[in-house]
Amino acid sequence: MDYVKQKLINNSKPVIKEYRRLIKEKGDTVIQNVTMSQVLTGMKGIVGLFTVTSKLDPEEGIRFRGYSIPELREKLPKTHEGGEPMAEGIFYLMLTGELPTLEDALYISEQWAKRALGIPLHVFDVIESLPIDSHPIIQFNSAILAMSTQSKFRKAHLTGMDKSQYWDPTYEGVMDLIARLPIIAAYIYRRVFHKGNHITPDFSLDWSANLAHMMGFEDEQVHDLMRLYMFIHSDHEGGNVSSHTTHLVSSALANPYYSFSAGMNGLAGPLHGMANQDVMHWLNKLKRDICSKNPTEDQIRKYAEETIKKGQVIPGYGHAVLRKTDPRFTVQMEFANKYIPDAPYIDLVRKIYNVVPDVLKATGKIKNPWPNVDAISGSLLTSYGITEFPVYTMLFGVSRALGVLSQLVWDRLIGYPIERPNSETLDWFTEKSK
Ligand code: CMX
Repeated sequence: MDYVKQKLINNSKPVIKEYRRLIKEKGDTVIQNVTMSQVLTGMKGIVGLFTVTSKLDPEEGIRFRGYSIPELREKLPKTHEGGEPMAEGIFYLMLTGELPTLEDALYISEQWAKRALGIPLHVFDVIESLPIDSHPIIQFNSAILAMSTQSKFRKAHLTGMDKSQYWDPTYEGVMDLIARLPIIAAYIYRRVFHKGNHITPDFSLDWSANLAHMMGFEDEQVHDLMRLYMFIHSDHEGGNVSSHTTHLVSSALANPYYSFSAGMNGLAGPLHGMANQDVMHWLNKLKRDICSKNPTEDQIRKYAEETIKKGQVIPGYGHAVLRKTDPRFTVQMEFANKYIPDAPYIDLVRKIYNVVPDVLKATGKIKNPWPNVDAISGSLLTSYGITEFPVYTMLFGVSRALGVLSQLVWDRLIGYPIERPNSETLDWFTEKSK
Protein backbone atom coordinates (compact mmCIF):
# COMPACT_ATOMS: atom_id res chain seq x y z
CA MET A 1 0.00 0.00 0.00
CA ASP A 2 1.03 3.61 -0.72
CA TYR A 3 2.96 4.77 2.36
CA VAL A 4 0.88 7.96 2.73
CA LYS A 5 -2.26 5.85 2.92
CA GLN A 6 -0.62 3.57 5.48
CA LYS A 7 0.34 6.65 7.51
CA LEU A 8 -3.24 7.89 7.32
CA ILE A 9 -4.56 4.60 8.66
CA ASN A 10 -2.03 4.62 11.52
CA ASN A 11 -2.46 8.30 12.38
CA SER A 12 -6.25 8.19 12.23
CA LYS A 13 -6.60 5.29 14.70
CA PRO A 14 -6.14 7.35 17.91
CA VAL A 15 -8.25 10.20 16.46
CA ILE A 16 -11.12 7.85 15.58
CA LYS A 17 -10.89 6.24 19.02
CA GLU A 18 -11.05 9.59 20.83
CA TYR A 19 -13.79 10.92 18.51
CA ARG A 20 -15.97 7.89 19.29
CA ARG A 21 -15.18 8.00 23.02
CA LEU A 22 -16.23 11.66 23.21
CA ILE A 23 -19.54 10.97 21.50
CA LYS A 24 -20.26 7.84 23.54
CA GLU A 25 -19.02 8.82 27.00
CA LYS A 26 -19.08 12.62 26.97
CA GLY A 27 -21.80 13.32 24.43
CA ASP A 28 -23.98 15.21 26.96
CA THR A 29 -21.26 17.68 27.95
CA VAL A 30 -22.39 21.29 27.43
CA ILE A 31 -19.56 23.09 25.64
CA GLN A 32 -20.92 26.56 24.99
CA ASN A 33 -23.75 28.97 25.64
CA VAL A 34 -25.16 30.39 22.44
CA THR A 35 -26.87 33.77 22.25
CA MET A 36 -29.73 34.79 20.02
CA SER A 37 -27.57 37.37 18.27
CA GLN A 38 -24.94 34.75 17.43
CA VAL A 39 -27.56 32.68 15.63
CA LEU A 40 -29.16 35.68 13.93
CA THR A 41 -25.85 37.11 12.67
CA GLY A 42 -24.24 34.22 10.86
CA MET A 43 -23.45 31.82 13.73
CA LYS A 44 -20.32 33.80 14.60
CA GLY A 45 -18.28 32.25 17.40
CA ILE A 46 -20.43 29.14 17.67
CA VAL A 47 -18.33 25.98 17.74
CA GLY A 48 -20.20 23.76 15.33
CA LEU A 49 -17.50 21.84 13.49
CA PHE A 50 -14.60 19.51 14.13
CA THR A 51 -11.60 20.21 11.88
CA VAL A 52 -8.20 18.54 12.00
CA THR A 53 -6.22 20.53 9.43
CA SER A 54 -5.93 24.02 10.97
CA LYS A 55 -7.14 26.38 13.69
CA LEU A 56 -7.67 30.14 13.44
CA ASP A 57 -6.85 32.22 16.51
CA PRO A 58 -8.49 35.68 16.49
CA GLU A 59 -5.35 37.40 17.80
CA GLU A 60 -2.60 35.30 16.28
CA GLY A 61 -4.00 34.06 12.98
CA ILE A 62 -3.91 30.65 11.38
CA ARG A 63 -2.02 27.61 12.66
CA PHE A 64 -1.77 24.59 10.39
CA ARG A 65 -1.65 21.46 12.56
CA GLY A 66 -0.34 23.67 15.34
CA TYR A 67 2.29 25.54 13.30
CA SER A 68 2.10 29.25 12.49
CA ILE A 69 2.96 30.70 9.07
CA PRO A 70 6.43 31.97 10.15
CA GLU A 71 7.23 28.57 11.70
CA LEU A 72 6.21 26.72 8.56
CA ARG A 73 8.12 29.06 6.32
CA GLU A 74 11.18 27.76 8.13
CA LYS A 75 10.21 24.14 8.60
CA LEU A 76 8.48 23.07 5.39
CA PRO A 77 10.55 21.65 2.53
CA LYS A 78 11.65 24.01 -0.22
CA THR A 79 12.93 23.48 -3.73
CA HIS A 80 15.88 25.83 -3.15
CA GLU A 81 17.69 27.68 -0.38
CA GLY A 82 15.78 30.80 0.72
CA GLY A 83 12.69 29.85 -1.30
CA GLU A 84 9.07 29.53 -0.21
CA PRO A 85 7.49 26.27 1.06
CA MET A 86 6.30 23.68 -1.42
CA ALA A 87 2.52 23.23 -1.58
CA GLU A 88 3.16 19.49 -1.45
CA GLY A 89 4.61 19.97 2.04
CA ILE A 90 1.69 21.92 3.52
CA PHE A 91 -0.69 19.35 2.02
CA TYR A 92 1.29 16.48 3.56
CA LEU A 93 1.25 18.22 6.94
CA MET A 94 -2.50 18.93 6.88
CA LEU A 95 -3.30 15.43 5.64
CA THR A 96 -1.07 13.31 7.87
CA GLY A 97 -0.48 15.65 10.82
CA GLU A 98 3.31 15.18 10.46
CA LEU A 99 5.92 17.63 9.23
CA PRO A 100 7.17 16.36 5.88
CA THR A 101 10.76 15.77 4.88
CA LEU A 102 11.85 16.91 1.43
CA GLU A 103 11.45 13.28 0.29
CA ASP A 104 7.83 13.27 1.50
CA ALA A 105 7.07 16.48 -0.41
CA LEU A 106 8.78 15.11 -3.52
CA TYR A 107 6.74 11.91 -3.21
CA ILE A 108 3.49 13.93 -3.23
CA SER A 109 4.84 15.94 -6.18
CA GLU A 110 5.50 12.73 -8.08
CA GLN A 111 2.04 11.37 -7.25
CA TRP A 112 0.36 14.54 -8.50
CA ALA A 113 2.48 14.59 -11.66
CA LYS A 114 1.41 11.01 -12.44
CA ARG A 115 -2.26 11.86 -11.99
CA ALA A 116 -2.29 15.28 -13.63
CA LEU A 117 -2.73 14.24 -17.23
CA GLY A 118 -5.82 12.09 -16.71
CA ILE A 119 -8.31 14.92 -17.26
CA PRO A 120 -11.08 13.65 -19.57
CA LEU A 121 -11.37 15.58 -22.83
CA HIS A 122 -14.99 16.53 -22.24
CA VAL A 123 -13.81 18.78 -19.39
CA PHE A 124 -12.03 21.00 -21.91
CA ASP A 125 -15.16 20.89 -24.12
CA VAL A 126 -17.18 22.15 -21.16
CA ILE A 127 -14.73 25.03 -20.67
CA GLU A 128 -14.70 25.82 -24.39
CA SER A 129 -18.51 25.82 -24.51
CA LEU A 130 -18.63 28.76 -22.09
CA PRO A 131 -18.39 32.32 -23.45
CA ILE A 132 -14.77 33.48 -23.37
CA ASP A 133 -15.78 36.45 -21.23
CA SER A 134 -17.44 34.32 -18.55
CA HIS A 135 -15.65 34.82 -15.27
CA PRO A 136 -12.72 32.37 -14.82
CA ILE A 137 -14.31 31.07 -11.62
CA ILE A 138 -17.41 30.02 -13.61
CA GLN A 139 -15.17 28.10 -15.99
CA PHE A 140 -13.14 26.66 -13.12
CA ASN A 141 -16.13 25.49 -11.08
CA SER A 142 -17.83 24.03 -14.17
CA ALA A 143 -14.65 22.12 -15.05
CA ILE A 144 -14.40 20.70 -11.52
CA LEU A 145 -18.00 19.51 -11.70
CA ALA A 146 -17.42 18.05 -15.18
CA MET A 147 -14.50 16.02 -13.80
CA SER A 148 -16.86 14.21 -11.41
CA THR A 149 -17.71 11.76 -14.23
CA GLN A 150 -14.43 10.14 -13.14
CA SER A 151 -15.31 9.96 -9.46
CA LYS A 152 -13.73 6.88 -7.89
CA PHE A 153 -15.81 7.43 -4.77
CA ARG A 154 -19.08 7.26 -6.70
CA LYS A 155 -18.01 4.03 -8.42
CA ALA A 156 -16.95 2.47 -5.12
CA HIS A 157 -20.17 3.54 -3.44
CA LEU A 158 -22.25 1.94 -6.18
CA THR A 159 -20.43 -1.37 -5.71
CA GLY A 160 -21.71 -1.43 -2.14
CA MET A 161 -18.43 -0.72 -0.39
CA ASP A 162 -18.23 -0.98 3.43
CA LYS A 163 -18.49 2.58 4.73
CA SER A 164 -15.39 2.19 6.90
CA GLN A 165 -13.45 2.06 3.62
CA TYR A 166 -14.99 5.20 2.04
CA TRP A 167 -11.88 7.20 2.88
CA ASP A 168 -9.81 5.22 0.34
CA PRO A 169 -11.65 6.15 -2.91
CA THR A 170 -12.10 9.63 -1.39
CA TYR A 171 -8.33 9.91 -1.01
CA GLU A 172 -7.89 8.74 -4.61
CA GLY A 173 -10.38 11.33 -5.89
CA VAL A 174 -8.80 14.07 -3.78
CA MET A 175 -5.32 13.29 -5.11
CA ASP A 176 -6.58 13.22 -8.71
CA LEU A 177 -8.47 16.47 -8.27
CA ILE A 178 -5.60 18.40 -6.66
CA ALA A 179 -3.17 17.06 -9.27
CA ARG A 180 -5.34 18.39 -12.09
CA LEU A 181 -6.35 21.82 -10.78
CA PRO A 182 -3.21 23.66 -11.98
CA ILE A 183 -3.75 22.37 -15.52
CA ILE A 184 -7.40 23.45 -15.44
CA ALA A 185 -6.60 26.88 -13.98
CA ALA A 186 -3.73 27.54 -16.39
CA TYR A 187 -5.88 26.37 -19.33
CA ILE A 188 -8.60 28.87 -18.40
CA TYR A 189 -6.06 31.65 -17.87
CA ARG A 190 -4.41 31.08 -21.27
CA ARG A 191 -7.80 30.63 -22.96
CA VAL A 192 -9.19 33.91 -21.68
CA PHE A 193 -6.12 36.13 -21.63
CA HIS A 194 -3.61 34.61 -24.08
CA LYS A 195 -5.71 33.70 -27.12
CA GLY A 196 -5.71 30.02 -26.21
CA ASN A 197 -1.94 29.64 -26.64
CA HIS A 198 -1.49 26.88 -24.11
CA ILE A 199 1.78 25.82 -22.51
CA THR A 200 2.58 22.18 -21.81
CA PRO A 201 3.19 21.25 -18.17
CA ASP A 202 6.72 20.76 -16.87
CA PHE A 203 6.57 18.04 -14.26
CA SER A 204 10.18 18.58 -13.27
CA LEU A 205 8.76 21.59 -11.41
CA ASP A 206 6.83 21.41 -8.17
CA TRP A 207 3.02 21.81 -8.30
CA SER A 208 2.95 25.59 -7.65
CA ALA A 209 5.85 26.45 -9.96
CA ASN A 210 4.33 24.28 -12.69
CA LEU A 211 1.12 26.32 -12.40
CA ALA A 212 3.09 29.56 -12.82
CA HIS A 213 4.98 27.97 -15.75
CA MET A 214 1.76 26.87 -17.50
CA MET A 215 0.39 30.39 -17.04
CA GLY A 216 3.49 31.67 -18.85
CA PHE A 217 5.75 32.81 -15.99
CA GLU A 218 9.28 31.40 -15.83
CA ASP A 219 10.90 33.83 -13.40
CA GLU A 220 12.03 32.06 -10.21
CA GLN A 221 10.63 34.92 -8.09
CA VAL A 222 7.17 34.42 -9.63
CA HIS A 223 7.50 30.70 -8.90
CA ASP A 224 8.27 31.55 -5.28
CA LEU A 225 5.37 34.00 -5.16
CA MET A 226 3.07 31.26 -6.44
CA ARG A 227 4.42 28.86 -3.80
CA LEU A 228 3.75 31.46 -1.10
CA TYR A 229 0.27 32.19 -2.48
CA MET A 230 -0.62 28.47 -2.58
CA PHE A 231 0.73 27.94 0.96
CA ILE A 232 -1.02 30.82 2.74
CA HIS A 233 -4.46 30.43 1.10
CA SER A 234 -4.63 26.68 1.64
CA ASP A 235 -6.77 26.56 4.79
CA HIS A 236 -8.43 28.76 7.42
CA GLU A 237 -10.05 26.22 9.76
CA GLY A 238 -13.49 24.79 9.04
CA GLY A 239 -16.05 27.58 9.39
CA ASN A 240 -15.23 29.89 6.46
CA VAL A 241 -17.65 29.68 3.55
CA SER A 242 -15.52 27.62 1.12
CA SER A 243 -14.36 25.11 3.75
CA HIS A 244 -17.70 24.78 5.43
CA THR A 245 -19.55 24.38 2.14
CA THR A 246 -17.17 21.69 0.93
CA HIS A 247 -17.58 19.85 4.22
CA LEU A 248 -21.37 20.29 4.30
CA VAL A 249 -21.93 19.02 0.77
CA SER A 250 -19.59 16.08 1.28
CA SER A 251 -21.41 15.15 4.48
CA ALA A 252 -24.22 13.87 2.24
CA LEU A 253 -21.54 11.62 0.69
CA ALA A 254 -21.43 13.78 -2.42
CA ASN A 255 -18.15 12.95 -4.16
CA PRO A 256 -15.05 15.20 -3.81
CA TYR A 257 -15.74 16.95 -7.14
CA TYR A 258 -19.31 17.92 -6.24
CA SER A 259 -18.22 18.98 -2.79
CA PHE A 260 -15.23 21.06 -3.87
CA SER A 261 -17.11 22.71 -6.74
CA ALA A 262 -19.79 23.75 -4.23
CA GLY A 263 -17.10 25.19 -1.96
CA MET A 264 -15.67 27.13 -4.87
CA ASN A 265 -19.08 28.66 -5.59
CA GLY A 266 -18.95 30.01 -2.06
CA LEU A 267 -15.41 31.27 -2.56
CA ALA A 268 -16.74 33.32 -5.49
CA GLY A 269 -18.61 35.65 -3.13
CA PRO A 270 -17.16 39.18 -2.77
CA LEU A 271 -17.17 38.92 1.03
CA HIS A 272 -14.91 35.85 0.74
CA GLY A 273 -12.45 34.90 -2.03
CA MET A 274 -13.65 37.36 -4.65
CA ALA A 275 -12.48 40.16 -2.35
CA ASN A 276 -8.95 39.86 -3.80
CA GLN A 277 -10.28 40.92 -7.19
CA ASP A 278 -12.53 43.60 -5.68
CA VAL A 279 -9.55 45.14 -3.88
CA MET A 280 -7.94 45.78 -7.26
CA HIS A 281 -11.14 47.31 -8.64
CA TRP A 282 -11.34 49.57 -5.58
CA LEU A 283 -7.68 50.64 -5.89
CA ASN A 284 -8.00 51.39 -9.58
CA LYS A 285 -11.30 53.20 -9.19
CA LEU A 286 -9.72 55.28 -6.44
CA LYS A 287 -6.88 56.26 -8.77
CA ARG A 288 -9.28 57.01 -11.61
CA ASP A 289 -11.77 58.98 -9.50
CA ILE A 290 -9.15 61.23 -7.95
CA CYS A 291 -7.18 61.42 -11.23
CA SER A 292 -3.87 60.43 -9.70
CA LYS A 293 -1.61 57.42 -10.09
CA ASN A 294 -0.05 58.24 -6.76
CA PRO A 295 -2.77 59.25 -4.28
CA THR A 296 -1.78 60.80 -0.96
CA GLU A 297 -2.85 59.32 2.38
CA ASP A 298 -5.27 62.22 2.81
CA GLN A 299 -6.92 61.46 -0.52
CA ILE A 300 -7.15 57.77 0.36
CA ARG A 301 -8.71 58.58 3.74
CA LYS A 302 -11.40 60.75 2.15
CA TYR A 303 -12.07 58.15 -0.55
CA ALA A 304 -12.43 55.40 2.06
CA GLU A 305 -14.84 57.55 4.06
CA GLU A 306 -16.93 58.14 0.93
CA THR A 307 -16.96 54.40 0.17
CA ILE A 308 -18.41 53.74 3.61
CA LYS A 309 -20.91 56.61 3.34
CA LYS A 310 -22.22 55.00 0.14
CA GLY A 311 -22.98 51.84 2.14
CA GLN A 312 -20.16 49.82 0.56
CA VAL A 313 -17.42 47.79 2.19
CA ILE A 314 -13.70 48.44 1.78
CA PRO A 315 -12.52 45.15 0.34
CA GLY A 316 -9.48 43.50 1.91
CA TYR A 317 -10.30 44.85 5.38
CA GLY A 318 -12.16 43.19 8.25
CA HIS A 319 -12.65 39.57 9.18
CA ALA A 320 -15.32 37.43 10.80
CA VAL A 321 -12.83 35.80 13.21
CA LEU A 322 -9.48 37.66 13.11
CA ARG A 323 -9.06 40.69 15.36
CA LYS A 324 -5.53 41.69 14.29
CA THR A 325 -3.64 42.20 11.03
CA ASP A 326 -3.83 38.91 9.17
CA PRO A 327 -0.41 37.14 9.23
CA ARG A 328 -1.14 36.19 5.61
CA PHE A 329 -1.07 39.94 4.86
CA THR A 330 2.14 40.38 6.83
CA VAL A 331 4.01 37.57 5.11
CA GLN A 332 3.09 38.90 1.68
CA MET A 333 4.26 42.37 2.70
CA GLU A 334 7.55 40.79 3.84
CA PHE A 335 7.92 39.16 0.43
CA ALA A 336 7.21 42.49 -1.29
CA ASN A 337 9.64 44.38 0.99
CA LYS A 338 12.35 41.84 0.21
CA TYR A 339 12.02 41.74 -3.56
CA ILE A 340 9.98 44.68 -4.85
CA PRO A 341 9.90 47.37 -2.11
CA ASP A 342 9.37 50.21 -4.58
CA ALA A 343 6.58 48.69 -6.65
CA PRO A 344 3.83 51.36 -7.01
CA TYR A 345 1.00 48.99 -6.03
CA ILE A 346 2.88 47.93 -2.88
CA ASP A 347 3.38 51.58 -1.99
CA LEU A 348 -0.36 52.10 -2.35
CA VAL A 349 -1.09 49.09 -0.13
CA ARG A 350 1.19 50.62 2.55
CA LYS A 351 -0.57 53.98 2.39
CA ILE A 352 -3.98 52.34 2.64
CA TYR A 353 -2.76 50.39 5.67
CA ASN A 354 -1.74 53.68 7.29
CA VAL A 355 -5.19 55.27 7.02
CA VAL A 356 -8.01 52.76 6.45
CA PRO A 357 -8.02 51.08 9.89
CA ASP A 358 -8.79 54.46 11.54
CA VAL A 359 -11.56 55.16 9.04
CA LEU A 360 -13.09 51.77 9.83
CA LYS A 361 -12.67 52.22 13.60
CA ALA A 362 -14.52 55.53 13.32
CA THR A 363 -17.66 53.72 12.11
CA GLY A 364 -17.93 52.30 15.60
CA LYS A 365 -19.38 49.02 14.36
CA ILE A 366 -16.65 47.07 12.60
CA LYS A 367 -15.11 44.38 14.81
CA ASN A 368 -11.81 44.12 12.97
CA PRO A 369 -10.44 47.21 11.18
CA TRP A 370 -7.25 45.44 10.05
CA PRO A 371 -6.28 44.06 6.63
CA ASN A 372 -6.93 40.46 5.65
CA VAL A 373 -5.10 38.29 3.10
CA ASP A 374 -6.84 39.96 0.16
CA ALA A 375 -5.63 43.49 0.94
CA ILE A 376 -2.29 42.80 -0.74
CA SER A 377 -2.42 39.53 -2.72
CA GLY A 378 -3.69 41.12 -5.96
CA SER A 379 -1.21 44.00 -5.74
CA LEU A 380 1.62 41.50 -5.38
CA LEU A 381 0.46 39.38 -8.33
CA THR A 382 -0.06 42.50 -10.44
CA SER A 383 3.42 43.78 -9.59
CA TYR A 384 4.83 40.52 -10.98
CA GLY A 385 2.88 40.76 -14.23
CA ILE A 386 -0.16 38.62 -13.35
CA THR A 387 -2.36 41.61 -14.02
CA GLU A 388 -5.64 39.91 -14.91
CA PHE A 389 -7.71 40.43 -11.74
CA PRO A 390 -10.46 37.90 -12.55
CA VAL A 391 -8.02 35.00 -12.13
CA TYR A 392 -7.11 35.85 -8.55
CA THR A 393 -10.08 34.08 -6.99
CA MET A 394 -9.48 31.02 -9.15
CA LEU A 395 -5.87 30.90 -7.90
CA PHE A 396 -7.19 31.19 -4.34
CA GLY A 397 -9.43 28.23 -5.17
CA VAL A 398 -6.56 26.07 -6.47
CA SER A 399 -4.82 26.64 -3.15
CA ARG A 400 -7.91 26.14 -0.96
CA ALA A 401 -8.22 22.62 -2.39
CA LEU A 402 -5.20 21.59 -0.31
CA GLY A 403 -6.92 22.22 3.01
CA VAL A 404 -10.56 21.45 2.38
CA LEU A 405 -9.80 18.23 0.52
CA SER A 406 -7.40 17.01 3.23
CA GLN A 407 -10.23 17.59 5.69
CA LEU A 408 -12.62 15.71 3.41
CA VAL A 409 -10.41 12.60 3.58
CA TRP A 410 -10.51 12.89 7.38
CA ASP A 411 -14.28 13.32 7.35
CA ARG A 412 -14.52 9.91 5.67
CA LEU A 413 -11.80 8.38 7.87
CA ILE A 414 -13.60 9.21 11.10
CA GLY A 415 -17.06 8.59 9.65
CA TYR A 416 -18.31 12.16 10.21
CA PRO A 417 -22.09 11.90 9.72
CA ILE A 418 -24.41 14.03 7.62
CA GLU A 419 -24.65 17.63 8.84
CA ARG A 420 -28.14 18.78 9.80
CA PRO A 421 -28.58 21.68 12.22
CA ASN A 422 -32.07 22.85 13.10
CA SER A 423 -33.55 26.16 12.01
CA GLU A 424 -36.42 28.07 13.64
CA THR A 425 -39.01 30.61 12.56
CA LEU A 426 -39.11 34.25 13.69
CA ASP A 427 -42.04 33.42 16.01
CA TRP A 428 -39.84 30.92 17.82
CA PHE A 429 -37.11 33.50 18.38
CA THR A 430 -39.66 36.10 19.52
CA GLU A 431 -41.15 33.60 21.94
CA LYS A 432 -37.69 32.71 23.28
CA SER A 433 -36.91 36.38 23.86
CA LYS A 434 -39.80 36.78 26.33
N1 CMX B 1 -15.67 47.98 5.11
C1 CMX B 1 -16.81 48.57 5.53
N2 CMX B 1 -17.63 48.03 6.43
C2 CMX B 1 -17.27 46.87 6.98
C3 CMX B 1 -16.08 46.23 6.63
C4 CMX B 1 -15.26 46.81 5.64
N3 CMX B 1 -14.12 46.24 5.21
N4 CMX B 1 -15.99 45.09 7.34
C5 CMX B 1 -17.10 45.01 8.11
N5 CMX B 1 -17.88 46.08 7.89
C6 CMX B 1 -19.18 46.37 8.45
C7 CMX B 1 -20.12 45.21 8.16
O1 CMX B 1 -20.64 45.28 6.82
C8 CMX B 1 -21.15 45.36 9.24
O2 CMX B 1 -22.02 46.42 8.86
P1 CMX B 1 -23.62 46.36 9.24
O3 CMX B 1 -23.70 46.24 10.72
O4 CMX B 1 -24.12 47.63 8.67
O5 CMX B 1 -24.15 45.14 8.52
C9 CMX B 1 -20.32 45.82 10.43
O6 CMX B 1 -19.13 46.41 9.86
C10 CMX B 1 -19.93 44.74 11.38
O7 CMX B 1 -19.28 43.72 10.66
P2 CMX B 1 -18.25 42.72 11.38
O8 CMX B 1 -19.01 41.97 12.42
O9 CMX B 1 -17.04 43.46 11.81
O10 CMX B 1 -17.81 41.79 10.16
P3 CMX B 1 -18.52 40.47 9.62
O11 CMX B 1 -18.04 39.31 10.43
O12 CMX B 1 -19.99 40.63 9.50
O13 CMX B 1 -17.93 40.39 8.16
C11 CMX B 1 -16.26 40.43 6.48
C12 CMX B 1 -16.60 39.98 7.90
C13 CMX B 1 -14.90 39.87 6.10
C14 CMX B 1 -17.31 39.83 5.52
C15 CMX B 1 -16.26 41.98 6.43
O14 CMX B 1 -15.24 42.48 7.25
C16 CMX B 1 -16.12 42.54 5.02
O15 CMX B 1 -17.13 42.69 4.34
N6 CMX B 1 -14.87 42.86 4.59
C17 CMX B 1 -14.63 43.31 3.22
C18 CMX B 1 -14.63 42.11 2.26
C19 CMX B 1 -13.40 41.28 2.44
O16 CMX B 1 -12.30 41.75 2.50
N7 CMX B 1 -13.61 39.94 2.50
C20 CMX B 1 -12.48 38.98 2.53
C21 CMX B 1 -12.34 38.25 3.86
C22 CMX B 1 -11.22 37.26 3.82
C23 CMX B 1 -11.52 36.11 2.89
O17 CMX B 1 -12.43 35.33 3.15
O18 CMX B 1 -10.89 36.02 1.82
